[in-house]
Amino acid sequence: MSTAVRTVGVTDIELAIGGMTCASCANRIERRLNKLDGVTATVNYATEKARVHAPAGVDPAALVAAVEAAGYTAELPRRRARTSRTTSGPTPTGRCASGSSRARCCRHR
Ligand code: 9UX
Repeated sequence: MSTAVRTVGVTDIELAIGGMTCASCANRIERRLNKLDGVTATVNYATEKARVHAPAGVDPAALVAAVEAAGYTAELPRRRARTSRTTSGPTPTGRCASGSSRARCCRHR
């Protein structure tokens, strides 16, 4: 518990992301999170996790809200040690969070 030497006042938050169906989704979420003040985010599509570095004043709920605004789901795994969502989830077959087709959800520009 003595790692707060370099960056004081910055929190490390890990979010469990849901609803990503292609690697570009991760990029979209990153962009969305990075728009927030002082926030630096890295989204890992493979692990469905987002690593967020945020100023201490940032409410984690705001991060979750930002991800949800982008059309995905987000949870704070630290608080809820386990959410029983191990039901065989929908296989990513080109459908996005909202159930729309890839062509529709992907707005890579
Ligand atoms: Mo996402 Mo993609 O919202 O082919 S499914 S970017």
